[in-house]
Amino acid sequence: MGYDYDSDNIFAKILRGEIPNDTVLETAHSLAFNDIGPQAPVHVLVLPKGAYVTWDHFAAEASAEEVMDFTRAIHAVIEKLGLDPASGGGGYRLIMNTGPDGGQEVAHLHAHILGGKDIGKMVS
Ligand code: D5M
Repeated sequence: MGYDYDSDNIFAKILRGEIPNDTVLETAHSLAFNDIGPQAPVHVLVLPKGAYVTWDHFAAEASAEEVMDFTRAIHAVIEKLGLDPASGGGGYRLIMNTGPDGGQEVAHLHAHILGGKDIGKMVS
């Protein structure tokens, strides 16, 4: 068990520049890009550049600088896209699918930001 990072995952390839992406925002330790199969009018993925499989891996082992950068990168995307209710936006949903039961397909930590319409109570 434990956190076993596979550097062949598709987001690792994006971070190495081997596969293109539609970048929304980049910081020192994080990258945000549009999801290839959007489930809402806004569907952005935010990932730390470090080799972390899941949120738990990141929360346990990332540096304070990485944690702050990732947190602020998510917030910066939300502000950039005008989703923050405190700034007049309509709101959004923030999701981190984790492991098989959580429906995680890509084994590099990423947060989904979904919005741009009323997306209801749950995502199937
Ligand atoms: O979500 C994995 C997400 O990653 C899913 O919504 C599709 C998206 N995806 C897969 N490949 C790409 C590329 N190449 N660009 C952009 N988005 C991509 P999960 O939470 O792991 O189920």
